[in-house]
Amino acid sequence: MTTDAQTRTTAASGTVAGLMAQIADTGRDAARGGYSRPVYSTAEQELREWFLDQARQRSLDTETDRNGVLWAWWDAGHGARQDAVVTGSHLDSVPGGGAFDGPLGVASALAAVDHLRHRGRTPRRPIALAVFPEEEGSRFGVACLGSRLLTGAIDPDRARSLRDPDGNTFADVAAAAGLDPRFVGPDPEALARIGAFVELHVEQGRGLIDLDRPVAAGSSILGHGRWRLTVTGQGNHAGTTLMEDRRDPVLAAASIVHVVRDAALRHPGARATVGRMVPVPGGTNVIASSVNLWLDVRHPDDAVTAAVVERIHAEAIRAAAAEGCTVRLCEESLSPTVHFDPALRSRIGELLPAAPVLDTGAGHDAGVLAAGLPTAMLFVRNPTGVSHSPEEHVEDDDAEAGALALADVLEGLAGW
Ligand code: HGY
Ligand code: MN
Ligand code: MN
Ligand code: MN
Repeated sequence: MTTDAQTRTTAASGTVAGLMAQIADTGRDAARGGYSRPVYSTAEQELREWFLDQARQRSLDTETDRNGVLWAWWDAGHGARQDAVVTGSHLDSVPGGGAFDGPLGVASALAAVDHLRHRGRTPRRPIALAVFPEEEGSRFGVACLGSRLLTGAIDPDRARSLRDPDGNTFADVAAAAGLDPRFVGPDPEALARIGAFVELHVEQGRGLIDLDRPVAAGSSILGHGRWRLTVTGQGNHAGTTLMEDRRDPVLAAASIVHVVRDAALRHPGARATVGRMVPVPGGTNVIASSVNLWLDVRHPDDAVTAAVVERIHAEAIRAAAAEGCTVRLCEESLSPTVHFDPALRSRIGELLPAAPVLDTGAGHDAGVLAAGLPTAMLFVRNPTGVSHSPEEHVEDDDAEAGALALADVLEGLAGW
């Protein structure tokens, strides 16, 4: 790499902090704190438009594919869009999420292009930026829905029929967002253009705090899955129904949450979470007829994840029966543990010799794309170690260090 040190480190026009400041007020959630940017909501659509506008300001050629993935191409005079080096992330958030989970990767991709342009050379391979919709699965329940559609990791008919909490189908919401739902699904042509994918993401744990480093390279992504448990009892009147005459699914659900914790504790390294529980119909003076609760279970060994879920299911049936209720388990999405491409990882190790290697307990679109193409991740220090929460944070200097590292990786991979 012949970039002289001065040119390489000089801040280019679009710093990450400056780009993040431009979207800092979009999708703020006054009630929960943090940000709520469900896919194809007004807030997330605003961020999508912001990205496309920023890309066009950088003379990148933008397109929205049939699955709603946004692309911005730096063709660099190459006719064919093949063997491209692609970087990007997502703009949707969890409810009440932090500012950086997703957007940091998108802003850093834009800032990395600024750095590369500032170094004044043209890549030998096309470079593209990508934004994947519904990475969090917060609206339609399936994590990485956009990258799963793109890669064929979800059946398009199932995707079209997914419903959001208000009962809107993905097909209707996607159509309202300008897509033609008839055409969502595997897109081998779009995938064939990609030679390597690198996602930069805020670290969602404490690894870089403990290592006291600003940037790390990813090694693996923990396998994880989501299941819905429906506990069914007898809905009734809160005033006329004596306690001994009840079959209350909320009581059963309360026991099941403990079952979830106990099942995970039996397997070192397992994580099992109930982050969402919805009594139906949900009236204060109504004994619920059923309760839906969602499981998120993760472990480095996919067989252990399966064993934890199996135990939870068996124990939940027992806990429910003790309250005269029944339980139904439904798998919503499953992502196997992913180990990133060794050749790409070692190349990134050469390009970023000071960056330690981290595995991550968080799921990412990179984890879905890794099934079919060389994929890697970079992580940027989060000094709170907290994520999926308004407390999530990245210091400006670390954010710039991340973008510089991403620029070095893109330069090293795209060749000059
Ligand atoms: O859930 C996850 O691990 C990711 O943040 N979507
Ligand atoms: Mn994320
Ligand atoms: Mn997330
Ligand atoms: Mn992700």
